Order: sequence, then structure tokens, then C-alpha cells
Amino acid sequence: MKNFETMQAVSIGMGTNRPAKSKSGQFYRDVITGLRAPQKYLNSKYFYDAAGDKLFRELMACDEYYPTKCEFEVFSEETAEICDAIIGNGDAFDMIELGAGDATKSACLLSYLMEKQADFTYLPIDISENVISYLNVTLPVTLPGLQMNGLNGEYFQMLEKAAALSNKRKAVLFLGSNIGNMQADEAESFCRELRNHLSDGDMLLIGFDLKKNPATILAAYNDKGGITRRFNLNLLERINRELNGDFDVSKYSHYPTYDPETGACKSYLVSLEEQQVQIGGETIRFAKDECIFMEISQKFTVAQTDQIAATASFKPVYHFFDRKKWFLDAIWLAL
Ligand code: AVJ
Repeated sequence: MKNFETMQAVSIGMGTNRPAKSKSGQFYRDVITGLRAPQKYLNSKYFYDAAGDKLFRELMACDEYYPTKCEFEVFSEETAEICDAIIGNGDAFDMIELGAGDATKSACLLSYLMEKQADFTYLPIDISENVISYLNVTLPVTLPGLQMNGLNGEYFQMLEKAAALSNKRKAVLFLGSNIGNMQADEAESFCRELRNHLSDGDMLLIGFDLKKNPATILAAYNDKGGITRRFNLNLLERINRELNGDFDVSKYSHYPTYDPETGACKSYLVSLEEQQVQIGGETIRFAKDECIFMEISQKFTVAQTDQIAATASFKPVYHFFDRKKWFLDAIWLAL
């Protein structure tokens, strides 16, 4: 928890350049588009403002939410095997992490790679400026001698920037089953686009939350303490804060679902009554019981992940699991 507290301190210090309430930004356009659609939806990437980051940290620590703990187990139990696979023949490389967060998991790898005197530079990419300034400040202290350069921005733009900075081989990290937040077709095209940004012989270390007892999965997205509920409602509150919305969050209930056939874990907010909401001058009407689709957290079989690799011109070369086989970290080679 220590890291998280430091990150919070950095965010508080940095909180001066928050954009003004804005009708012109991408966030506003995406919100209006989603809430005007016949099936209302919001994009879960907007969960992560300062309040959402804090709720997600609470979620990672709660009993029911297993994925972070499982992936951490993979990284701490298989550190040497994962790092040796990344080091390969020992050529210099850039280790690029998409959505680095507080880098707790990758820190396991970083310290081992440094111990082994691997020749590499760590390039964490994150959409959150707070996250990047936190990493730029803390990593040189916790890992003295680490060569690093934090990149704040969208994944593919920052990948291009990283490629312009150096032509070394690349090992890309995309952890936490973040890929599960995409619909199947999006996930495939994301992997294809990622492949197009890489060269033959580059690597991807990618985390997948696997199918398991459906009750275990549903419980992780329906925790008794109600953190997931608040995590979802926070997006309505964020719309109120940043876009001058007037959602009354007490009039929406959280409805999590898991379909063991498709592996789709989805969450919705249900309007408890007929109501209307103003967002920066736009009016959105809700029927009683109308749902907003908030998030998908797709669960995979190992075979499905191999299939995604193949369709995106990667070859899966290693599979690393936790003891319970609830989570997979795969190493894919760009072909
Ligand atoms: C951060 C995307 C991996 O989908 O499990 C946690 C986010 N949503 N509880 C996930 C989340 C609800 C999480 N990821």
C-alpha cells in the first residue's frame, strides 16, 4: 500500500492543470454519443480519474477481486523464467509498458533485470499524467541506476514516439487483463495494430484473466463492500464534475453479470425511475429500468488467447500461470 499512498500524494500536488468544464473535448463527445445510442453505453476507460484510480486501488485490495493478486503471484513466482525469456540472446532492448499504473508488477521484473545487468531502458506509457510523474519521481529512487523515460499519452502515439527515440528491439508489456475491457473484435484489431507497431522478433508479454467458476468471477465484480458499485457510479459523478452533468447517482443501481458460455463479464447501471439528465445543455432521457452498459471484462480460455495471437501474427512462445491457473501471462513473439 505504501506506493499507492505516495502516488496519491503526487496526484494531490499535481492537480492544478485539470481541464476546465468542457463541451469541446473527446470525453464530452464520447459521453453524449454513448448516452444518445439506442442501447446507452459509457466507455470504461473514463473510470480512471483521481477518484476512480483510488477506488480501483481499493478494489485490488478487497477479498473478492482476485486478478491483480493472481498476476502478482505469476510475476513473483516466475520472475527468473519471465525475465530470461525477455532477455533472450542478450541484445539491448526497450521494455515498454502500456498502462503502467503504479508499476508494482513490473517492478518485480525490473529489479531482476537490473540484477542480471540486462541492457535495457524502461519506457512506461500511461494516459494519466499523474501516473507518469509518479513513476519518473519514484522509480529512480526505488531502483537506482534504472534507465527510464515515462511517456504520457495514448498507447499507439507513445509507441511511435518510443520507436522514434530508439531502434532497439522491443518487449511490450500489456498486463492486468486490460485487454478484457475490449469487445472481441476490438481486442483483435488492437493486437493487430500493436503488431504493426513492432518488428519481427519483438515480444509482447500480455495478461489474460481466464474462465473459472462463474460464481468466483461474478463475486469479483460484485464485491460485498460495494467498491465496484461506487467505481461504476463514479463515472456518473465524473460527468457531473467535469461536464456539468446533474446525475442523481442515488437513482441508479449497479447490475453486474457474467455469462459462462461467452466469458463476458458485463456491468450496467439501471435507472430506478423515469428521469432526465442535463449534461452541458444536452438532455438525456431515461425510462424506468433502462440500462447503461458500463464495462466488459472478458474472460478467456488459453486456446482463445492462442487464437488471438495467431490472427494478429504473433506466435505464443510461453504461458505463465498462477498456482490456481486463474490468470495467464503469455509471451508472444512478433512474426
Ligand atoms: C483494470 C480493466 C483489469 O476489468 O477487471 C475491476 C477493471 N472493473 N472491477 C477489470 C475493473 C471492475 C479491471 N481492469
